Amino acid sequence: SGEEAAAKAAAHLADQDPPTIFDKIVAKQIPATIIYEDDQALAFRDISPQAPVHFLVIPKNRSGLTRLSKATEEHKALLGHLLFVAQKVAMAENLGEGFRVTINDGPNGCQSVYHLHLHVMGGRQLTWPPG
Ligand code: IU
Repeated sequence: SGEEAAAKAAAHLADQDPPTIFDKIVAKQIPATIIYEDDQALAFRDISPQAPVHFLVIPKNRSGLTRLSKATEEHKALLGHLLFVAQKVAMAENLGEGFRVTINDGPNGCQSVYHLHLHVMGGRQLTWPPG
């Protein structure tokens, strides 16, 4: 029935995390320099680059992945795909000499946007350890 469908939709919505700025980038409601896109993933340039090349790889559908530590067994294929896309785009960005992939998780990890994202940085000699 319509009532059942509405209840189901409401329950589904209640289980969702609030939309993030990255959902708006996926929906192309706010501009971003998108450099790669497929059915599951999007890569775009970081608005505040920390290296000559700095882009983010995100799942189009967070499906509960506000942060890496929320990952469950069901996310394994998606996580693998995001990592694969990270290197593929890194190569397309001429980062053959090396680059870094970072995922900030939670307050101690300095995460600021709660929509899982991989940072890919390169184009200069990076240092270790990070701050
Ligand atoms: P963090 O790992 O959650 O701290 O990284 C968020 C990144 O998203 C950070 O590097 C921002 O510069 C970047 N970013 C962006 O590229 N575009 C935006 O509209 C917003 C943040 I808000």
